Amino acid sequence: MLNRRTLIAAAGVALSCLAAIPAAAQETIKIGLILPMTGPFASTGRQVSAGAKTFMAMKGDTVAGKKIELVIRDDAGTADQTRRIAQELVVNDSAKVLAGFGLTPLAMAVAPVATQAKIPSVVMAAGTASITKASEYITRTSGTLPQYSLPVGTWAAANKIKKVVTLVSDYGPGIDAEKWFTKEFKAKGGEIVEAVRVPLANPDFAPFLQRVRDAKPDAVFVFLPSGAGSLFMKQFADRGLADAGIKLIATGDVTDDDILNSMGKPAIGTITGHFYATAHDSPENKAYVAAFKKANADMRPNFMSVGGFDGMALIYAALEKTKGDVTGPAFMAAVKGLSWTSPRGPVSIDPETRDIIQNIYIREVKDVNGELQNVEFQTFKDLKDPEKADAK
Ligand code: VNL
Repeated sequence: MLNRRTLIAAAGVALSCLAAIPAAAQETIKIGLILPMTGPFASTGRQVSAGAKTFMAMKGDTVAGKKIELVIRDDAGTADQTRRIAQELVVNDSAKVLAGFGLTPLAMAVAPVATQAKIPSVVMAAGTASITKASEYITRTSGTLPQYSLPVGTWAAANKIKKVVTLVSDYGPGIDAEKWFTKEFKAKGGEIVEAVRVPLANPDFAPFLQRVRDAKPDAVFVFLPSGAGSLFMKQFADRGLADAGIKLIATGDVTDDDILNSMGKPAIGTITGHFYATAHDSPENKAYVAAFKKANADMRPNFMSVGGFDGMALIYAALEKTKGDVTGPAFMAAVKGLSWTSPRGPVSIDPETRDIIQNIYIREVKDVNGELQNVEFQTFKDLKDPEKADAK
């Protein structure tokens, strides 16, 4: 029989249940990870998401008393999809942080959403310098093409290379790479004999490589987005450029560790500049590579995966600093000046630009015990993005 006491008790139980629901829901912070999981840049999506998951496998899924949930969405590498998914994640899924962004146009498409909704957005892959200027809610754990290209110019000028042809993908990061390699190489006495730009979509490098060959440079400096290096390397060999004595120098995007080992002999001797090599010798990287391979036995972690791993490291460190406050202004204030030891080496977030400050390594492709590796031999320490440093 229902008496007054049981009714009150029942109401009490109902109330505490009700109260428990929003409290529990508040404890989960959703991170919307938007990546090209299909299409021509699917390797980037695979690597970034594997790196982010490896971070959570190593460090757990709670920070500052909050549970972290990754929601991975595929934009197939199309900017209008990236923007639509970003809006859906914020409005329908209550995602509090957005992250990923495989290519520059995809990151740029999210900037207005980040600004309007005051949603912290972590660029884990794209590399055009201007991205972090598009919204004060954008920060980055990959790096910038000016950062990787300038040191290759320094190295080339110091190593008996006098004449260079540049060959880059004709969009943001390629234009940045061309500009900063050229600026540095010329300042150190080098000469650019030709600047070649190739289309981003479905490139056939053969006619462009013929132009490079005809210009008879000492070296060709190349930027292509991650994934495009295999076809380039094959055509470089087929067209006889190496036999003609033309040295290949590039950003590390071309000798990306995801595909490097399958490139074979033509890749050996290539000199590149970048922030991460699977072969980087440090305890942090050994632990990272082992944890990554445990979950992805068929993959080698490349620089994209480390952008994903460090994106999560940044999110966790910022939440620790704000004691779990994920609202835009508090989160972004916490991001500025963060520093940690990444698998790539020491990194920090520039408080003025929200871009990453990191070492850039000059590497040579070598056969190490039957596997091709980017072997680091020179370090440019704690580089800021030169594009923004220059603008000041
Ligand atoms: C970008 C830069 C994309 C470097 C990449 O691979 C890369 C970009 C997809 O900013 O679009 O390796």
